[in-house]
Amino acid sequence: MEAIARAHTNIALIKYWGKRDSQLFLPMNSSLSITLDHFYTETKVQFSDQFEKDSLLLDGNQVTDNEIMKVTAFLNHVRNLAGTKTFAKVTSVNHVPTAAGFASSASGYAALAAAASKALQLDLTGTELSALARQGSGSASRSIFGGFVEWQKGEKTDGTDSFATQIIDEKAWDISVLSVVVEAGPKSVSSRDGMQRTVDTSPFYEGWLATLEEDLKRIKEAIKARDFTKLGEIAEANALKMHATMLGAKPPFFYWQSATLDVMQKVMELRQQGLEAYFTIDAGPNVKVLCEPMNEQMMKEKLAALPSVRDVIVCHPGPGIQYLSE
Ligand code: 2P0
Repeated sequence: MEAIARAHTNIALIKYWGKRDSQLFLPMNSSLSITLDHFYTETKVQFSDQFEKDSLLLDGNQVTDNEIMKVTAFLNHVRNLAGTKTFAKVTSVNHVPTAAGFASSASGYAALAAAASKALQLDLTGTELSALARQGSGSASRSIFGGFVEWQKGEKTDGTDSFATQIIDEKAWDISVLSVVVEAGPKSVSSRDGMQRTVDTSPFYEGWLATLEEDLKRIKEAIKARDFTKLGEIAEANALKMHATMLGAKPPFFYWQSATLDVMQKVMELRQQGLEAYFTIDAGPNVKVLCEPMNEQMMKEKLAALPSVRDVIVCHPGPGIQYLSE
């Protein structure tokens, strides 16, 4: 009745930004990401008839009632699958450098889905596990697999065909992903609220959706051909389009700080000088920079030299779900 799992974070190159069904976590569009080797969550789940409610210890701390409610709602999905009502004790540790700005919800819910389903001996396939993790946090569906991963939006209303699949594994193509941490305060709009507001109010949202299938098709061609330039150009443009949709929302919002622009401009400037790199940005001020491994050291030095950059952490494609024993 207990299990431990490790899941890594992922960075989307084709972004997920908006739900068509917020109960089932069904996205408006398919998305594509790289699972990263450096940042991960380890989660232990114990089910016992002795427990009177679910509990969660995150990095050694008790969490808010709101967090517990989310975890309980998620565990209810797992309990339903297993036909049990037993409560669980969840102990989770994030191995993400402080303030690295990686949403821990992707690795967090992927690890929780894996550990909870294993503890209840559900024996799910990878795609079933991905569809389960999706119901904790959309991006978690992609962290089930290593390497380059696509989350297919699916067509069905019950969500059974909305899950991730692996395109190529983490050993098939090495790319450097530099996580550039900038000076920033806490963010004022969560990604969950931000994407909903964008879907509901931004006139640019239709334009975003209209270009996604083409972006996805072309980036998959780039991955197949190991064409870094094509991959980087599509990823950078896709990220900028996603951020543009928020500027049209009511009320408008954005996640960039001046330091975010410093990094974006530096990457463009270095590219013009012949040092090839591209950036992507999630719902926060930090920037992830893609380059080829032969340029990673030089890139790291150039970015770390910017006054507004606090840290640069180098990542590479990483593995999917791993089960651990104590
Ligand atoms: C992504 N993001 O594709 C996009 C790009 C942020 C920007 O997935 O509401 O934490 O839990 O499904 O997965 C962040 O949103 O949102 C995210 P929920 P999630 O990685």
